[in-house]
Amino acid sequence: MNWDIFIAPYTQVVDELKVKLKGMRQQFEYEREQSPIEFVTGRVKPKTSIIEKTRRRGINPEDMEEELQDIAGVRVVCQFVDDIYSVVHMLTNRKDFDIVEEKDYISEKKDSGYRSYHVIIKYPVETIHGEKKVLAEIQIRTLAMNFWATNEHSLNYKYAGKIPSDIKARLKRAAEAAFLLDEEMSKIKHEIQEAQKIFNRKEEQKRQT
Ligand code: 0O2
Repeated sequence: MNWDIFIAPYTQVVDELKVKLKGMRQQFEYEREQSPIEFVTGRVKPKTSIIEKTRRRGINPEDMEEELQDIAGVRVVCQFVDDIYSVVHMLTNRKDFDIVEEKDYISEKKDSGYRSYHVIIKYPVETIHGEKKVLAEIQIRTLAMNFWATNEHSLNYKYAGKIPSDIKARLKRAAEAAFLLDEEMSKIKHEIQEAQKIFNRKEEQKRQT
């Protein structure tokens, strides 16, 4: 298999989705509306991780495209928990891709303590040989969930997936603390957004003078 040829459509999906999702954020800004999207990142899963996941899951290399849903991955980070559901709603209304599956790891967190909302899509990419539909995973999470997941991911890497039990327990407590932070911030969402609007207006005035 020529790896560059295999991976090219996934790179294109990630690039296109980043442009589209960042575009949504920009539109909120132009319309002076509070954006539910704080920032967007994306990556194509590295070759070594694809091979490792395929082996770990006992997937036939020919079934890789159907079985691995996250070769193309985009992450949408939000300020507040209800912003996540606004983003999901906007995604489900789009006509440029199909939703294949939704995984709500917020109402049902993973054993590790992981929280996030995953939307698996089938995205049509135009290639030089015509249209190709590829799977992609959009992870939507708050800043607090992202902080936790990034740290846990680093520890998983350090301990090759075998995090010592005392650290695991601490991570679970940290996940609950992050969720409590999200809940508390949600309660004062309007106060925060009003403050941010005042700040943005002042910044705009400064730019215009
Ligand atoms: P990376 O390095 O982010 O690409 P599986 O990985 O087999 O357990 P599955 O069925 O492929 O899971 O899908 P799932 O559960 O939706 O997870 C896919 C991705 O979600 C993961 O990809 C992570 O990015 C993220 N994720 C899921 N569970 C956890 C968790 O407990 N901690 C953290 N930090 N991230 C998680 P990869 O391939 O594991 O990793």
